[in-house]
Amino acid sequence: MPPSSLRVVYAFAREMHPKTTDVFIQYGTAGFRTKASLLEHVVYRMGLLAVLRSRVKNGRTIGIMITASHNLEPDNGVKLVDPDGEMLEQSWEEIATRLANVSDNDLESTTAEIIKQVNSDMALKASVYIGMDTRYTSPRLAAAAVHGVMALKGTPKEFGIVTTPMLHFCVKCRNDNTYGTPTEEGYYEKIVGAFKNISQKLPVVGNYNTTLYVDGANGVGGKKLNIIKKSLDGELDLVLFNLGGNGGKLNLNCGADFVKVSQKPPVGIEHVPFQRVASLDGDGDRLIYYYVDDKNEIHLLDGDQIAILLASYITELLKSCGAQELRLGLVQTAYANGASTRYITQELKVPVTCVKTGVKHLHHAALSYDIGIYFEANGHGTVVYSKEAKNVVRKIAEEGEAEQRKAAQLLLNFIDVTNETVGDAISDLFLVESVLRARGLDVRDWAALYRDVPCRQLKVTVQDRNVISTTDAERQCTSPEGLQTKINELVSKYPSGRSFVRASGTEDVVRVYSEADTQESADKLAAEVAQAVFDLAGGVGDRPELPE
Ligand code: 16G
Ligand code: MG
Repeated sequence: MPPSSLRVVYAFAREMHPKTTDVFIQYGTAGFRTKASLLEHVVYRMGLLAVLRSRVKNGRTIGIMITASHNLEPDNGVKLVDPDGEMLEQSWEEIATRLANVSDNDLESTTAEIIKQVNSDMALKASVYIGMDTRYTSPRLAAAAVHGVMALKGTPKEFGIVTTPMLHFCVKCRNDNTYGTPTEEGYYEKIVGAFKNISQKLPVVGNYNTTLYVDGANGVGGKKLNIIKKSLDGELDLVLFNLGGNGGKLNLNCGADFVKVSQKPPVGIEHVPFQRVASLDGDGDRLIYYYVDDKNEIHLLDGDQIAILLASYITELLKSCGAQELRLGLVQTAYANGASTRYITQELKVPVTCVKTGVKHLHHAALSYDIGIYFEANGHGTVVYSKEAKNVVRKIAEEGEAEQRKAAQLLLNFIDVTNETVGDAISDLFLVESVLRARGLDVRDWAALYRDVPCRQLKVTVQDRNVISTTDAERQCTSPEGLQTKINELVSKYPSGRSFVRASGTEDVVRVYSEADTQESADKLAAEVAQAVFDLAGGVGDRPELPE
């Protein structure tokens, strides 16, 4: 493509997706995310960037997902998906930020500079898959992405409304056809098909009950489960609520993030005590289970508990297969409840790595194990299996002793239920249900595996959240001066106390996390640390208070 044809980059921008704001925007942990009204030019430019990225990757397909996940309806966002279905390579985040912020007048020349910088061969074909969540602002933004792709002569393919993990899956399949078929149907075929295979091998035993209630957060995940529901042949009876419609608003008082952070059940259903409920987030990449007891108290089974359930079952299958030489490990963040880390290392004897918040960090660390399980406490996570691990299990499934073969075949189905590209609420839900069914567990049996230490999360608004720097996977804070010393002093007053602070990557706030032996102490410790952040890191607005 000769440089003169970059003129169209400017033409599209000026005529259709002009930059109408000077607010600086940054590619953060989950792409660009802000008020939908500030995003159109950004998404158009990400269409341009996706084409350059595809060419740098020799014409392999790149994904663009329009979503703001668990944020409320007025927000939206955009993120790029790399060829293997993983998050955009970190070194490109800066390039994305630069392209998003230049003026329309400088767009053409900046695009030319970036083409040179990344060495993108404009003669190559380029392919971009585009998906969006259910927000009413999403179609318009998806159209802007399509224009960006067209402006640089790439080939866009629109998937319409899909969950974020479905788009990741399709991108991966398009670039590696051994993984599956790159369509929504291909996703159902592989993931739901494998779940049905598992179910047929495992009779319902013990306390397991095939009825599962699901809070769809009024987003895309619930809608897709409504499609899947009909094909489950009674292996799982899904009772779905918060499916959108009936005035229910996206993520408002419902969904995985609401349940996790507020530690309250979602609206939208009368809770029957001890019913097993799963809560998805708005774009279907997070999953939290919970139940309400007979005193109307909620019991959460979050990403930590999901990770433990999966780790213990995979460990058992590996043992039955005789494949214990495969190294299984778990990846968590500082938000993992201390009790979960103790249970994993001491009871399950599985090694744990702690990394910084953000899927890309967890995913990356998980790849260093033969079988790596990663979960954030907020319910985002999955399992990744190395080629070697898959080969070993396949071989046992064909050549092992009868009992070993049986376990290996179950494990192969389990691998197929997994969306290895990224955390996926739907895939994770089927993984969890498989384990509960295999073990004959009810939600209470699962919750009884270990007890969480009480914890609390708070946020503090400060002038500039970048004054907070951290080290040791965000568990220690290195600036502003004196803050860590103060935190240590506060923590030392509480039995089993632990607390850390970090700047949010998605909101203009500093997050505070605390744990202690009682809920009251955890709440108090969080409030005290929040005060310290307010005082030492330039708090603005009201002083932080305890949540009700
Ligand atoms: C994003 C991240 C998630 C992380 C969260 C933290 C991805 C795809 N998502 O949603 O992993 O837990 O940000 O948000 O990386 P925070 O920085 O605002 O606490
Ligand atoms: Mg999400």
